Amino acid sequence: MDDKRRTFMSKKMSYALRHNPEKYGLVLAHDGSVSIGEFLRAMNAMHHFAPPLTESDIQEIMANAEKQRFAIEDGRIRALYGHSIQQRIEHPSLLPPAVLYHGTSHKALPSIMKEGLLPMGRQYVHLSADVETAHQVGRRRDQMPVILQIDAESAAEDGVKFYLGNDKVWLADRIPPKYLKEM
Ligand code: HQG
Repeated sequence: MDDKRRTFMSKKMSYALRHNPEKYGLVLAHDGSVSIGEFLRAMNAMHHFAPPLTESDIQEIMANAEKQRFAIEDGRIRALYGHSIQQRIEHPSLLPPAVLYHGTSHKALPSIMKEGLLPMGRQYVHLSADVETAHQVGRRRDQMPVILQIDAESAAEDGVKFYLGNDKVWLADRIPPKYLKEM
């Protein structure tokens, strides 16, 4: 599979697993997972991919991606983060590292410093484990993004819940402004 087809397929997979499973006739479990067989049938039925998408294609897409977006476990596939569907996806709540980061646009900064980090269109706030990752995330919205440092240790002590997405992405409920510092 070439790069272009991998990216195209990955976007379709994200759309189905994060944003619109109903459109594909898919029902996600509490952890956001669905059986791979069912997923492949639904994807191929909707898009008539030629050649059809297979499990080994998905393995190849995951192995070649620069971000770990999906997980396969016990014959089931799920998106690790990014969900916007109404059904709240459950992620295990974990103690975060002392410091996390968030890359965003200058435009959003005043509102963030006033309201805190909000999930906006998604179910959770997305945080980065390191500055480099935060920079990449922020670059989607601003050529010179703002990097916020999150005092995750204090926030967790005060009861803010954190969840693991992948090794670079952490999720959280709303983060009040007092835990945020512009770098
Ligand atoms: C901003 C991608 C105004 C927030 C990335 C962000 C990530 C506020 C935007 C993942 C705000 C939401 C998620 C407030 C937050 N006022 N703006 N109070 N609170 N915002 O896309 O974190 O490639 O939903 O700063 O790499 O940018 O798709 O979140 O700019 O890991 O796998 O509202 O998506 O991964 O934007 O990105 P998003 P995000 P994938």
